[in-house]
Amino acid sequence: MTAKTRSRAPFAAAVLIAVVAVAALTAVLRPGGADTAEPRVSQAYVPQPASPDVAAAYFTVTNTGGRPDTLKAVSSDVSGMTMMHRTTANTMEAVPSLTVPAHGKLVFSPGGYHVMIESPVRGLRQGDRVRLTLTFERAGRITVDAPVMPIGYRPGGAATP
Ligand SMILES: [Cu+2]
Repeated sequence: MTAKTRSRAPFAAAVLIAVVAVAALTAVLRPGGADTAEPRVSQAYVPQPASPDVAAAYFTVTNTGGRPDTLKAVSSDVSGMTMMHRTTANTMEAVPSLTVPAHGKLVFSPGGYHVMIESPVRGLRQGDRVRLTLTFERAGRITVDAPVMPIGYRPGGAATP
């Protein structure tokens, strides 16, 4: 019993050293390997639509990690036709994907990028919520509930949720 206990101690120490060594090696071999930060989606909202035919959604994606990610698609629970758009001088166009830079942000805001929600299945009024699912190349799917806000609402402005 005593002999066994004594013989196990060096073994346990060796295992511990091996584990620490592997962890250290992994960190060295994969720069940013310990970086498991996922993009964070905040300030999501849907201005109350003026027409029942179309709505827009806005949000901010923050990437605290050291590697960029790519937003590949956005879907919603109120329409099968939900797309990422870019507002240009006099029209708008679909965008297939958008990069969220390392230690950076991707902002959807009026006049810039927006999520276009065609023919929502229900009327959207203040107090409603629209569930948005963002699909990232690396982080996978992130779901966020976007409240319906008054027309003209801006995050951080006077009219807060
Ligand atoms: Cu649009």
